[in-house]
Amino acid sequence: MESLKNNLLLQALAGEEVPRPPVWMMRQAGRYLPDYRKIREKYSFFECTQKPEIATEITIQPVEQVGVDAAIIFSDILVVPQAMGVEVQMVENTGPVIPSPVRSEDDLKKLCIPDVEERLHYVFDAIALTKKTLDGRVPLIGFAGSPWTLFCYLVQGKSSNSYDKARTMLYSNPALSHQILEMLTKVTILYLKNQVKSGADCVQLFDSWGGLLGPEMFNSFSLKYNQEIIQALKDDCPVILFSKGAWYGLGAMSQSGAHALGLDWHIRPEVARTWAGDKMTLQGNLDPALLFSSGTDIKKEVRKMISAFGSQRYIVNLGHGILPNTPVDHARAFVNAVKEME
Ligand code: 1CP
Repeated sequence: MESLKNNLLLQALAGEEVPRPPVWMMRQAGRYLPDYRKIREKYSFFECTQKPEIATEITIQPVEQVGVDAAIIFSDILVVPQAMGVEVQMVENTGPVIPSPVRSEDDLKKLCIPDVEERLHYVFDAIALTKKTLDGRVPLIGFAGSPWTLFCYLVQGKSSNSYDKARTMLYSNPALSHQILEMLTKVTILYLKNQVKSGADCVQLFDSWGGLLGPEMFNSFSLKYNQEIIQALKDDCPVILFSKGAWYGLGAMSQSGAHALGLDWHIRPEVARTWAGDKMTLQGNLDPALLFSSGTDIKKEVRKMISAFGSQRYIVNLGHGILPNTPVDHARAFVNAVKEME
């Protein structure tokens, strides 16, 4: 394996001793960075993901401008349903829209298991180019949406607070729901394996809407499939599982084979440690809204958070994606507060 100049993230994932915890931010490549917005004036969102040179540039921006300890490849979770034959539009100020959602057996026929290497080659090219351009400065994180989170968009057709249509389908047609989730699982395994082959050092599964399910439904419709993916990737790379809002599932998730569990800000670090067990690396969980506070307050909260989680088997992060209008200086203050520990 090539040597990384900054290997903190992979060490924390392996449970090795670190001089200080690594820090990165979910959605760190994106709208709060003026240089990203400049690129977006020229290219549409999907163009940015499809041009490896552009995706590489955006991926590296937070490494150079904010100083994070890891890069995460610039792409989106919805490239997977796109590759399966579903039209996905990215609507300005609205988010993703799927004009023909999947809600029946007939709709299912629109979904295919694609030749992943061919349909998503642009992601793999972007990963290979990013890896080369990073030249070992920091590790590169690959990612995918969890099958359940992709299901939410596929069935609902757009962003929603409740994903009521998606949740309703789990009860009204569990067989069809499982069929869709199984297809998404199969494609996601191929997708993530290819990301690793192209140079991703570890991967994160974004189960952003896992917490919309109650504990039993979470086990059957979210965790079951995430576990299948994690087991399939066991010999490829470490996996971070982030099931937002699913604090009640931490015990079960700690048995999934994941190397780290992501947390949002609804859980106390001490409780998460107890439920996940002391062998598990935890990641999170600062409220992204706190980055609108002063540098002094950010520093104080970061220190408090690190002393609650402990500096080992811990990855500093936000509890969800960085908010679009966050001042870049404040993102830097967040990262520097961690680096000052060394
Ligand atoms: O430029 C723009 O205005 C488009 C905004 C944007 C960006 C910058 C979207 C649309 N996606 C992205 C990039 C993105 N998406 C990354 C890049 C790497 C990084 O820096 O982290 C990642 C990891 C994602 C993952 C993603 N997309 C998730 C999971 C993480 C999360 O925030 O929960 C989800 C749910 C999506 C769907 C999506 N795509 C875009 C938006 C605005 C959304 C969320 C909409 C919603 O809340 O339902």
